[in-house]
Amino acid sequence: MSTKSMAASTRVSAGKVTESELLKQYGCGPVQFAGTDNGLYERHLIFDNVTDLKVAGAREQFEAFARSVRDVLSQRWIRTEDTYHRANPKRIYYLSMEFLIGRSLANNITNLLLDDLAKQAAGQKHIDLPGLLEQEPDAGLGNGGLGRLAACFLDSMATMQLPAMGYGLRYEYGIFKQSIRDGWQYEQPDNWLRRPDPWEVARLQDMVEVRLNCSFEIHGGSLRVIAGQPASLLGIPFDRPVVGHGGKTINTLRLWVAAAPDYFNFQRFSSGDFVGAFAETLTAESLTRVLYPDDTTSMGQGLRFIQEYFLVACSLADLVRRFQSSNTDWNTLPEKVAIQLNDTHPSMAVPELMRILLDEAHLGWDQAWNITQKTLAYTNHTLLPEALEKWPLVWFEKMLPRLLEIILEINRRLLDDVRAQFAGDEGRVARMSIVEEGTVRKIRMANLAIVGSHSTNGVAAIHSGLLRTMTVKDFAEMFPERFNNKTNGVTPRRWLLLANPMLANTITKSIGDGWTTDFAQVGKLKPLADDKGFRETFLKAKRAAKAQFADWLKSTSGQTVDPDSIFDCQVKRIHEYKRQLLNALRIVVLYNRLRTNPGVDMEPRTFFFAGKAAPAYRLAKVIIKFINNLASTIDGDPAMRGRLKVLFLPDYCVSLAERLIPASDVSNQISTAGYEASGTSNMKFMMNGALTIGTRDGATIEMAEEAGEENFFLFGLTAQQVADSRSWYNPHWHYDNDAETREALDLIFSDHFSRYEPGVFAPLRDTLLNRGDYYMHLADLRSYLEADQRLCDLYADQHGWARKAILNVAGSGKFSSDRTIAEYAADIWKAKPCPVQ
Ligand code: 26V
Repeated sequence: MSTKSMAASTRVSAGKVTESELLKQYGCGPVQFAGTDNGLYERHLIFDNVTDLKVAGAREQFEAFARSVRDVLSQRWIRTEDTYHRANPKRIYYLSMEFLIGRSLANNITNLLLDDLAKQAAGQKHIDLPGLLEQEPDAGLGNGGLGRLAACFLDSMATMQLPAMGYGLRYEYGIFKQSIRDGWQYEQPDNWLRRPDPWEVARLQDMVEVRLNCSFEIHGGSLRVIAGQPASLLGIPFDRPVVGHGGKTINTLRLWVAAAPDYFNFQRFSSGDFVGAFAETLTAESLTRVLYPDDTTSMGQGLRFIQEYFLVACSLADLVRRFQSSNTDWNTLPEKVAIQLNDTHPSMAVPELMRILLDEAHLGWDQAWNITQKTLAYTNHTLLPEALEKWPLVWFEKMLPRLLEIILEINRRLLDDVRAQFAGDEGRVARMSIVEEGTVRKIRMANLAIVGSHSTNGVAAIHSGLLRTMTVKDFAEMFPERFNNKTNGVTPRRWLLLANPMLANTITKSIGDGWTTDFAQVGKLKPLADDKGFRETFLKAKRAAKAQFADWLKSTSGQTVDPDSIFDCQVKRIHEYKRQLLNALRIVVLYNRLRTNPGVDMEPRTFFFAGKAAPAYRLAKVIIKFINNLASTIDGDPAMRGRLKVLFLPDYCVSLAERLIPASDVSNQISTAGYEASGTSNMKFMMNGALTIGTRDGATIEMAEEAGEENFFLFGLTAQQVADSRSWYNPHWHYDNDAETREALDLIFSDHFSRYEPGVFAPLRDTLLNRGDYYMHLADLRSYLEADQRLCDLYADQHGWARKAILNVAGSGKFSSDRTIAEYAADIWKAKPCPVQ
């Protein structure tokens, strides 16, 4: 060590020199430390990344910029938790296996009201801000609607100053990246955390221990569960800030990572087994490595089962510890804690909370049960039978034996009550039992969640109705007071203010900016639908958004689309019930019309599809292939140029949605009625001024009610008609009696779209004709085409179109997640805002 630096270190420990003096002494130059935005950014580049300002790359710039924004919110974040700790309000815990949050930087800047400052700073520092924002990977910690809803809810809860926290898993690999080759979907791992994430904070001091009656081993490259061999796992929390709009409240999203208790096994290490010493660490850490990418079939994966328990065990241990730090009486738990279960995935919270209350707090059964039920609430997100979770009873027996004991006792008492209330009705007893009998006995997680909580809600009026009257009818008859509806919503901050600045400005100029936190105010736009000047401004904003999207598409993929054509979109997970295939059939019919009658009058149209198929969902992958082949066939036909274009945009994610939705004219919400619980993209399109062509399903029904059915393009069978016609429905009838339907199908089956791959679309024939067309595509095709015609005719009259589009935006006020959260808070959680001082 040189004398100079020795002197410096001596002086530092003596506390005689200030930080900035010291740094000046070492030649740090013009960096400012006064906490100005200017200084923060350079400081992060130099001291976190050890980078010369002049050569910093875009990724380093992003990290430094994001860290500067985090600096701005840090103290507010601390103060938020401090306020909650002092005020000891009732806290809300949202437990979810998925949080599809996407990118955070632009969202946090907007919610902190720092947009102007950020732009100014970027200008001064010669930073390409849009390019810098592109450096942030999407946090794809979810499959689709359920995960994105959780993210919108976090935004609303923070904005509404509710003392809330999200609990989830910190998957190292989020939803896979999708690429398309020869029309087929390929999956690549999404290693989104490869580079340091500027938002997360590891909280090692809040680590928890989870005990399991199983261990893990790596076998043939994949993780295997060895039952009956007790082991502990550590849960390490990583916190992410959730910035409320206005920056007053900064809540926390706490994501757990699994780790082995000892960093490595010293005994094995010193006995020469270097590899084996690390094996336990490696295997334990594999538990939270990947998000399950299948959103329908719980494929019976033991690892997913342990993931769910791990989330529950870590989160309950954490929130119970927090409760105990300010409270002493267990009976007050329901007055201080509300736990919302996002689907059945975290429903092991029922027996786990019972276990804590019985075995750790030593309460009696009745008291523990009363507290558990009052604390927990459950949201159902799907009626699809294949998505209702059931876990083999033996898995509980082998891996979580104490939980099984508790579940069986819950069930024994439940069935006693059922028999007491419905004597002699053994059919009902069998249906309501938490245990499904059979060759493989299974635990029905939905039954467990309903029995163990005080509230069960669906996510749109029709869905809650079907849940009550069909899916879990017996439970609704026995516990009618538990069932309620909470129609979904989305955050207008991310989905309008941030995603569509042109429309947002148009709205703010005419009604003020109150709509950003009181979205019902968009209702004030209603009279403006009849204002010619406003319609023109509105059309201009839409045209600008379309042009911007077209430019982006051109620069990133080389593809050209015409912003003056109708942008018609269907973006969501690829599923038979969502009927991307119905949309494709519509396009084949339009294509046939143009081929047989080139003179036909038709607005130029661009059809956008995007969405991922579960890797094991064969037919969904064939549907993607079909859409891509349809696109390339149409592209290859000169007669279609300028008239019809189809695009399948690869790798649908939150960021892509933020670009595409503002640019859309038409939103397709065309699920078989009765199958889409709510839908949430439907709401995003609506608030961005797209018109909806859709079936009477999910929240689309309520959207049409709000905007007026005359401003919607509804078509097709109702849920009731679908149910009533199941027994006699025959797709062949439509094939035989509707010429355009037949011609479209014949063209597909003739390999017109698969000239070099004959027969690839045989599975489509199987599902649509040979296997009875379960989702009734052919039944709805004719009315879809009629609605499409009406829609196209209207587009020719731009002012008539704008009028309806404005009435849609004006009618979208109900679909803010703020409204949804206000209902959860009032009806289910009984929780109030806790403003930060
Ligand atoms: C199920 C499974 C099964 C095991 C593997 C992983 C996994 C992941 C997710 C699911 C359930 C998916 C249910 C879902 O996403 N439902 C959607 O929820 C949205 C928000 O409420 C709603 O708008 C959609 O209509 C509904 O399909």
